[in-house]
Amino acid sequence: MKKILFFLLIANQAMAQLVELPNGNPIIKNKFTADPAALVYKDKMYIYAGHDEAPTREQRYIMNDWLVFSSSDMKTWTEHPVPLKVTDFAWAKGDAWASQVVERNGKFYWYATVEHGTIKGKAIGVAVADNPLGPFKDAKGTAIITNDMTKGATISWDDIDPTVFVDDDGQAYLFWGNTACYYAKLKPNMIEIDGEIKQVQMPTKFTEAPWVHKRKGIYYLSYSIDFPEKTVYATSKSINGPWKFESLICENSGNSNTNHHAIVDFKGKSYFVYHNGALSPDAASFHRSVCVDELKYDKNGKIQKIVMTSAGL
Ligand code: FUB
Repeated sequence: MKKILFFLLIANQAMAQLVELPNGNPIIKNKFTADPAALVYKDKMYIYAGHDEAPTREQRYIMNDWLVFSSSDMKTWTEHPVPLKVTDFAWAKGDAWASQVVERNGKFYWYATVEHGTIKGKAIGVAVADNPLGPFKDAKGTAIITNDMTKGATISWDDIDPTVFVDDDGQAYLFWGNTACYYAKLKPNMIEIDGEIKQVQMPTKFTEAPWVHKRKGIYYLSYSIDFPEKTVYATSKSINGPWKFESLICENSGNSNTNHHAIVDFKGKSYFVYHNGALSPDAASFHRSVCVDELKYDKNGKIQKIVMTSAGL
């Protein structure tokens, strides 16, 4: 009986944190959110986001945990209890930067940027859960990528912004980077890289935020360029490149230096999930907000330019 009461108490506490969020952009209005990644699982879209917590007017990132929101219709969003925090990676010391969750064989793997506690620079951790809402636990007990494993850029923050793409043959790839864009195969266990880390020969300068998806046999690599950032994309017939530059997808919002995005299909439409500074009157680069607009392809598979809207979907 005691066990049942304890379970009901915990379930009740978790439910109490669910918040239904109103329509329109930004889709999350009750807190500052950034670096969205999207996952479609069963009949829902999940958005995993960073959480900007800097005090008013403070011009720096303060990010300690990640958040998750779900929707069945892309209009009404439900906020769920905090699924992952920097402190869940015992070897990390801060900076819950960009991340992505993917599903593989019924498990959910969360690749996340953090500041490493003992190896200088940013690193990538991987957490795992049995369902998209968590709770997520560190899957390895160590980082999957650390700054000393890559030499494409001399900065300490080139190992950020992981994105994972699982190809039709089941092979998973981890892409990540800042200034230099890297990629590596993942082993079937999803928590170790398989073979060497390669550097993507980018067709333009590269800032950060890679996202890989595939449509009708063509690989699309979208990413942030310049600073303040814009989103652009390249295509290839192979995951190993060469990558051909295509065009701009989305301009900078004008009030946020960064413009991290995800591209995902859901219930017959494609979406561009991104952040801007729409909710913040000041320090908008550090008080960002996640938005969603529809993404369209022309008949030749080219992505049409996105114009950010406040109406949303
Ligand atoms: O949110 C911290 C960092 O800013 C992310 O890792 C980058 O993509 C940029 O949005």
